[in-house]
Amino acid sequence: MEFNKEKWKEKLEERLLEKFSVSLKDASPFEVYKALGETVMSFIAKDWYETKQEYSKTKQAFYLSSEFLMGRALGNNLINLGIDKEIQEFLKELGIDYNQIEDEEEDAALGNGGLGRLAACFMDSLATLNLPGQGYSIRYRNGIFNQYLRDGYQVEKPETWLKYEDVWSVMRPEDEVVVNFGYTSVRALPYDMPIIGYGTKNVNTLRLWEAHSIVDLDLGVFNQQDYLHATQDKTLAEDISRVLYPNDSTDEGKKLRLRQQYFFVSASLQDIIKKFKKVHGREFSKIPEFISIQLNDTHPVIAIPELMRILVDVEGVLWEDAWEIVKKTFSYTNHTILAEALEKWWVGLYQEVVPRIFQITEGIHNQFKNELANLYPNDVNKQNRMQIIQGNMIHMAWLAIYGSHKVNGVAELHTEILKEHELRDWYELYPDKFLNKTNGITQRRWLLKSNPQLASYITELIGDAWIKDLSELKKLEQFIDDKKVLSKIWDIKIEKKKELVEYLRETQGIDINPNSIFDVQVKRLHEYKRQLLNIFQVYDLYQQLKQNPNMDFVPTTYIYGAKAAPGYKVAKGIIRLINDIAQIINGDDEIKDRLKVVFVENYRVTVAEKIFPAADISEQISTAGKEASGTGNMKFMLNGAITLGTLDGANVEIAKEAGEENEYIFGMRVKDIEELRKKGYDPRFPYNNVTGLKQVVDALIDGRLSDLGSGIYREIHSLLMERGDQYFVLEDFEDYRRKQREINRDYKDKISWAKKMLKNIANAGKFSSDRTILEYANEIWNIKETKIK
Ligand code: HBZ
Repeated sequence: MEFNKEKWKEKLEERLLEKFSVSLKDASPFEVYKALGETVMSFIAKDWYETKQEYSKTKQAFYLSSEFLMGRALGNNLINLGIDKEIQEFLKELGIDYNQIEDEEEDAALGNGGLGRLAACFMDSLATLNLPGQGYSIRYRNGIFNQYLRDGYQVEKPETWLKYEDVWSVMRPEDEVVVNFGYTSVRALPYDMPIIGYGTKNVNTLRLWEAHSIVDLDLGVFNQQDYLHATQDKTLAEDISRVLYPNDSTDEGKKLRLRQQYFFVSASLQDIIKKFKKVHGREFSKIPEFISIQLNDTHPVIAIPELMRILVDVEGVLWEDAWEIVKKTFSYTNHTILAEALEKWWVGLYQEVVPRIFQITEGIHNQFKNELANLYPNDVNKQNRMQIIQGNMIHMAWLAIYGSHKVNGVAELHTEILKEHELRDWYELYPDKFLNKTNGITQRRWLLKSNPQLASYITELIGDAWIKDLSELKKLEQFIDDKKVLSKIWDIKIEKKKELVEYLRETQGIDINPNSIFDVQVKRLHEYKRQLLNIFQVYDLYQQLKQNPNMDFVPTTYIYGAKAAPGYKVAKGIIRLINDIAQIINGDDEIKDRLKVVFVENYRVTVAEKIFPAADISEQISTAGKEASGTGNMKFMLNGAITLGTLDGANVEIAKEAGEENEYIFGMRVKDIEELRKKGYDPRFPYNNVTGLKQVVDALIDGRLSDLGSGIYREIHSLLMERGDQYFVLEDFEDYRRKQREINRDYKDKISWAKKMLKNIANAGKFSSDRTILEYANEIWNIKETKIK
């Protein structure tokens, strides 16, 4: 976008005056933020409209996801419009600090973690690549909770991003639809967010539905002075889009959750079909030619029976014809193999919430049951295993696979495990449905925006084509022996570390040595992600340093950031444990300058943007086979952090791209785990035989550490020692510690360390979400670049 200073100034002043009746020189940061946002919205309005017009003529992909973890929009939008530097300069001339303006924006935190952030990166890539793709979800009034620490324990407080409204959303009352539940109906009111592509005029759309009552107040009841009952209907309806479920693993099977899912899925499909009919009339057989719908995990899978309902009940299409359309339209992405996360609905609940959808689901189930009987007449077990409705539970993943033409995992290893184990029966039945789509991240947010220093240096070296084609980074390899380049990327890392140090001093009052190694694990808290392994190593290291004060050791700062699901007791206990150990170590004057432990409160997208660029070590230490992909691992790599990881998820591909010698790979492989399980794993073996391990594990229960009486440390101890250490924390401890020591030695050689950094950056090209999205576009959705003029 052309930047015309006079025009911007004029617009901004106009907005401030009209909206807040304030002049530019007297406006508060909040007022400037709002006016700036609205000015951006007014400048893109025409392109946004034209993009919609163009897309309506061609095949479009719709990304149905219960979560979009967008973070802030202002900075990203300015960057993608190519006017960020100009705006910063222009504000500076007016005596306004851009950073202060940016900090007025709340994160749009409508997601839990990787799955939601992936959806957000995909939006950026679709728009940048001029691809006709739109997101659909729920406009949760409260996103993922804000996390606070009290006595080292997590406390949750509601997140309220809409408190002062959102400048990036446009309400579209003309597109409102009604969603019918068994007992009631609600209004679905859409709000659109523009998704501004980088270096293109195209502006894509993320449509979020808000729930409202059909009758805002029941006047009859109200007049009878019964105010509470009069508002009950309204509350019940609005509850649907009130809050994001903060659970990212265990399937809860809650009624409100099902209502949320059906609400946004039904609204989205009604919207899609309405627009289809405007262009193509009643030629429903053409739906797969013009519409492709991606189901982001099982959360939107109720879309399959819902499209059947719309076609059969509403439009009068024959069941058999409708089923053909459905199968060609949907595709499904699996993000986990954890059994406890696979969604199942209790028939009784499903029937109560969506009775007609239950009948249709039963119809699909019966149809498939007959197919199975014909396919495997001699294998009743297999028939039973694959049923969509088993006993009184509806198996959403099975419904998804049966109703889709493509099913994908999110990293090579993950897809292989799905095919060989979890979904083996299905892969045998439908080999052509299965494919891999290794995740990716957008380099616009995760390098260009979050690390402008490294971004401009890369551009200085190889030009700026990498911003749209990340494989260009490979050209950096020519500098692998260039001392000047190596020392510059080292210096940039130090600069980013200093920025993070400053942020943590301001927000948490912690003092960190920027010359220490920053060893970082940021992600949701989960047993399988093994933050416990990490903190055990730190505690062991602390004992070593105490016993051996002259130990040759480069000062290290261990940084953690993680939210735990509010009901996940063990995860919360691990947060307390990290903070407990942090307090002991950071308070020990003998150790002070050598070892530090920091738990970053309320880890979220905006904080992540400060952390990834400052990391030296990327901790990716899940039990092999458990992490579907990981995407944080890619953000670290792109910013020159070295992976300390197991061969799990996309770590495997990261090590392959950068060379295993440029990462620190440790621990059991998937096959080792299979073998050890078969043989019988006894955690008492490493406990008794690995030096120092007993000391660490016992600290949980011998009084050296304190859970303040909650009993959770004893629970964790028992999970390890009496209940089999499911995630092989003790088994992998020794190898992990060995790698930690290796890192500490290697870090001293600045040049060879910087070479590793450069190798990682240069080989991060594969992990752009642009690459991922192009694969989805070409191999699943069959959509084409559609650029507006
Ligand atoms: O999806 C994550 C995987 O754990 C991670 O390995 C992968 O990289 C990422 C993107 O593919 N899964 C999640 O983040 N899952 C959730 O957040 C989730 C949210 C609600 C649920 C279940 C899972 O009900």
